[in-house]
Amino acid sequence: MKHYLTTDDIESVPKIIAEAIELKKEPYRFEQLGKHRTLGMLFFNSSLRTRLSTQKAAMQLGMQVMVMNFSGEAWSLEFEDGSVMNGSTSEHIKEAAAVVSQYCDIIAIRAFATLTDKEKDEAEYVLKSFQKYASVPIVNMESATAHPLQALTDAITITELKTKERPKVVLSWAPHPKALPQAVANSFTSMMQKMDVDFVITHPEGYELNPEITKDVPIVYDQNEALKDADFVYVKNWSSYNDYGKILQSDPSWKITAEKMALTNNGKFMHCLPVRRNVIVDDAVIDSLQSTVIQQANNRTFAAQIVLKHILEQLPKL
Ligand code: SN0
Repeated sequence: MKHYLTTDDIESVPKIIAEAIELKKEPYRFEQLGKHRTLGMLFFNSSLRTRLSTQKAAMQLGMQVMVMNFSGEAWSLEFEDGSVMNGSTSEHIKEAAAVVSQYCDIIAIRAFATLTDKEKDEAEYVLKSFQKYASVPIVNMESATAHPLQALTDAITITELKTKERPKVVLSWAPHPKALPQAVANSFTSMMQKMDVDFVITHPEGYELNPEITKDVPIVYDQNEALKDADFVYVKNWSSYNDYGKILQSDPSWKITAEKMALTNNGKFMHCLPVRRNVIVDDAVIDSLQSTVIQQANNRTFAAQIVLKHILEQLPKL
């Protein structure tokens, strides 16, 4: 693996899941692999799981880690080619990415969607600019349109917990007070299409994700209908893709309740976190044994570790 920008950078999904599950049994097995290698983690947005699990993954591989918050701490970056920089931006991505590459063997980046400029978000201008001007591999820690480390985590968790060959997995929209990106839902959808699962998406009309991502995945507008016999219920809010970044409605009846979980096949409740309790999901569900959220959070480490391992193995020898 050269970079990890989307789930398409995974050569074989079943193979990488099996490797991650093996790694979980023996997390320090490849402690020598990352010796004298540095991971630089650059954050343009908040984080808890991503920051700690990716750092932990790198440490378990024997790497050194440097973390930098760009919002507020770094020079504000210019991304426009040929720009006359007499405004608010202080440093061009051309130098910034090249400079960070002098200190780091791998650069991981978190840069959420603007949700105001669809064209820029779809072009992944932050992630792609780093890729263009850095001389080292790039790992996506949630970009404008994708969160592939979360999707790999979720694939690992479903594999660990499934009780049948081809489980039914439902991605359900849920209400939220803020406009959130589509990134988590996008990558989860792409990942489910690479797995042997019966996958259905449910959301209110108007919340269709990018059709280039959902392809021929069935979309059911009746949430109760979609939840019937589900083995896994993956819940996430996202803002409208078509009416880009807008909250069209936040009908509280889409919240996941114990009554709704009763429609499933003793299904598991999944969420990437952070979650708004009693808006997205009732306490009774997230606090129940059906909730997998902590197991998912734990698997973030092994998803990141297997990705970093694959990238480290491709680096030129020291
Ligand atoms: C982010 C998102 O993409 O939806 C990160 C999820 C891993 N979530 C949020 O920004 C939630 C913020 C909030 O206030 O609930």
